[in-house]
Amino acid sequence: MNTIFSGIQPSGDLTLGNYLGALKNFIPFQDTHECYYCVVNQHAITVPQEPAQLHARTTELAAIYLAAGLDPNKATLFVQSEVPEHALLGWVMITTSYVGEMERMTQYKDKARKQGDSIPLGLMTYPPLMAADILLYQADLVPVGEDQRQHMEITRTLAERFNYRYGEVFTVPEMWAPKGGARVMSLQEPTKKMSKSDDNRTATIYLLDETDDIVRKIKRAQTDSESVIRYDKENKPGVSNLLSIHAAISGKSFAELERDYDGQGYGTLKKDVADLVVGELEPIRRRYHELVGSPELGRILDEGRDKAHAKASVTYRKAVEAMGLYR
Ligand code: AQP
Repeated sequence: MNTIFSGIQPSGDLTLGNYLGALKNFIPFQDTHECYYCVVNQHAITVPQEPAQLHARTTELAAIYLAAGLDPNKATLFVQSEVPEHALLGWVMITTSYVGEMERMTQYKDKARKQGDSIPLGLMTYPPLMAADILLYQADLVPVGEDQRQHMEITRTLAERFNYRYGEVFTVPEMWAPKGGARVMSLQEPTKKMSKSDDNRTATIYLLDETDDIVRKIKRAQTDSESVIRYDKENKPGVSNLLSIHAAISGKSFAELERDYDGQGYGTLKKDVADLVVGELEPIRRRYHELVGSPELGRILDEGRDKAHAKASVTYRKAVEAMGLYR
């Protein structure tokens, strides 16, 4: 059985982008692959976090994974900081990386720009930690959103570099991205990705938003003055974003949607997209409220930690032995 690893940061309230680009796609793999899904809280601290909030968001995110359909009898769900090999192999991967290749990472450049003069070094060493996360489980496939493509390429480079220097220790993983990309953009600035850390809450649909909020935000989504429903990311980013949300939920192609909406106004498209999003998120929100704070959640995370640690410790030992670090 091939192995899957993926993670989400508890760095804010989860968005429709995190769901359509990542979480929704994690679920079907649990029937066909050995899956490890992680709350990557050590990635979240690459920018300052308030401890009580980080603590709460970590279990909330675990509850969201389960509410979205993750079955703990099929997949392993755990918290990154509870399996120490992530930080340990992270250091090994840092020593395998070059400063130049880290400085070229788009996410680093974007996030560093927002930090003024005091750029946390963790922002630059985020990709080697992500490589360690994936390589510890010898993952063959990593389901992530399109925005993570550069980080997946550097993960493959680091795995190949390590294997070349020290022998075949790591599986070199492939990225898996949803068909059509499913890159969800901000509803207010549709050339920018929808993000947990965006301060503009009207621009973002959160997984736990109430129905009225979802409808209101989609109604106010930025479009254009052409009044033609056509997928054209360059010239019609707002309408294209709505079509891509529609496609990711309805499963329809852009060509089909353009035919369906021929001659119709943006109001109709917005109403249909809002109905689809509400229909998708409402059951998740209901299950989330049943799960969060339940003792069952704690038990699932304890078991997940032990299962993840069993696998990660074997790989870590292999890596440090190969490097001459193990006495
Ligand atoms: N807008 C998006 N569209 C599609 N996929 C997305 N992902 C994130 N935003 C979108 C995917 O969600 C997964 C988890 O992301 P993450 O928590 O590791 O952090 P991120 O990519 O940096 O997500 P955010 O929401 O933008 O978080 P902040 O604001 O904290 O940086 C990944 O698979 C990602 O591709």
